[in-house]
Amino acid sequence: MADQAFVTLATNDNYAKGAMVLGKSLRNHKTSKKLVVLIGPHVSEPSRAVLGRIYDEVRLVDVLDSGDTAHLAMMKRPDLGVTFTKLNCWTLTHYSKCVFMDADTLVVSNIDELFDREELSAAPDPGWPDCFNSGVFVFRPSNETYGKLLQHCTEHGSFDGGDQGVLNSFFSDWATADIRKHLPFIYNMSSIAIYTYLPAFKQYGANAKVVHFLGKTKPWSYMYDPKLKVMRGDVQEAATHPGFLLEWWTLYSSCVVPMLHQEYGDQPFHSGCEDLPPQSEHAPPSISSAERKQRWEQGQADYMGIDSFDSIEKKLAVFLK
Ligand SMILES: *[C@@H]1O[C@H](CO)[C@@H](O)[C@H](O)[C@H]1NC(C)=O
Ligand SMILES: *[C@@H]1O[C@H](CO)[C@@H](O)[C@H](O)[C@H]1NC(C)=O
Ligand SMILES: [Mn+2]
Repeated sequence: MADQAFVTLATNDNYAKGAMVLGKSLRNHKTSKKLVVLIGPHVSEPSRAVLGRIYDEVRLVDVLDSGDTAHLAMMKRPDLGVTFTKLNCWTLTHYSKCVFMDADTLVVSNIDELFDREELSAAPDPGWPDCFNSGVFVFRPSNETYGKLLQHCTEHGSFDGGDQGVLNSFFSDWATADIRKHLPFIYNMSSIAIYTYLPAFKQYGANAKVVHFLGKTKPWSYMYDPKLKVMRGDVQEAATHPGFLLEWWTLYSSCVVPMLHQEYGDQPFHSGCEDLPPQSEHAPPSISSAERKQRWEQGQADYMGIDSFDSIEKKLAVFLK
């Protein structure tokens, strides 16, 4: 389907890494759609080159430079800079239908069936389920809709300061008009769900199609040792989604980093992949076993460290002998 596309947005080199992994994950799951990435002016040349190898189209969106209605809107609402950049996806009128995905998502199965849905389809936001979350949504590019969205923005602003507020007040009948526009949670399985509703995760978790890395620590904020295949960083946060984070890093280190090396050449860059000193030298301060039990019961198992499967297996072996 040449006139349908997945679209994402990268405003800097970090989000560009996310976009590279997302693009690779869509290709690995054999999407038949085109891939488009919108980039802001701060994305470096080597990152643009790598994006160009993964995506069919890399489109620079510089709202400040555009001199059109978007620029005028931006002059009135400078606070909504990134929002205006994202709304630009409605100008991709050489496609008849698109699915927008945040750069901090990872596809774990083919999701081309999303194109059977209509504008505006999205998943509920767990924080306020009568609002949709703007991390994954189906839309129809249209100059007319784009113009109306810009006008809406300038007149009403955004109730949350970002694109989610604008889109929810613009597509305000989403919650009630048509249940087919409600995407199931498997298109936005946040790893946090594993702990907040464990029985549901056991029942439905294996059907996950898209994982959304929420929260302030993004996959690219960690460090990774490709030889040992382990991650380092804020272990407490990492423990909330160990398996999917490792999947992100495996894809990034095996497919994306080699391309980044080629494009950066001799210039140094931060890949996040390093041969790290053995874990023992960096072991987190040990905690008492009562404290450990309490954390475990609160769902904060240290899967990367003391509660890793290896440790559990060793412990079992000791008991069994
Ligand atoms: C996905 O779910 C998380 C919380 O579980 C939520 O914060 C996020 O906004 C949702 N995103 C989408 C695309 O539905
Ligand atoms: C939308 O506007 C752009 C830029 O003005 C133009 O190139 C494009 O052909 C328009 N698309 C449609 C479907 O009118
Ligand atoms: Mn996100």
